[in-house]
Amino acid sequence: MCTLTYIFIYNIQMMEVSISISTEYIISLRTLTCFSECVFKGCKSCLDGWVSHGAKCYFFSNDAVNWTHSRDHCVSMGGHLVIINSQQEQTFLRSMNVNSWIGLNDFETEGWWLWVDNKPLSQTGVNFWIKWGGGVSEPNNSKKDDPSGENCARLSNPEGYSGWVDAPCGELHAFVCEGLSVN
Ligand SMILES: [Ca+2]
Ligand SMILES: [Ca+2]
Repeated sequence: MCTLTYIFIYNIQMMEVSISISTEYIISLRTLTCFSECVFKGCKSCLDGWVSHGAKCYFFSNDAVNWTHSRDHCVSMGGHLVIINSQQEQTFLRSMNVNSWIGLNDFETEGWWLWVDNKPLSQTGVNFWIKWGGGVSEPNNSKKDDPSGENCARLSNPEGYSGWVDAPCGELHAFVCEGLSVN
């Protein structure tokens, strides 16, 4: 059903504008179409082992690995480390109560946080760095455990708090991958 609708939309676009449509645009059309179908029909749209939420699928690892390994593992499964774009997505991840790596790092330029799709965090519109109170907040690039600082971000849910912290990229943590739903 989803694939048929996508072809229909694709053909209309081709007739109306008579230009080639980028693969990225086709994927986004397909995602939108699948999303509306899932909302109204409750379709199952994720591979086994992945959790459906909205139009996306999420993989919560059991293994703890360093940040680079987690990034590569998500890509090897056809997804990417999770990119958090909204309060709703953060709330969903909070509900899973994990301390997992997310797809955010500042290891190229200190303080300039980039998602794994190379988009800067400053353009996301939201962020969920933990504010500890007393003017202390994350990210703090602490060099206590690693002299190179803290250049990778993970979810954190200590007592009374929930959000993101920066941590040494070589630490071992579980991770969350994000991928498109499949039908
Ligand atoms: Ca840093
Ligand atoms: Ca930190």
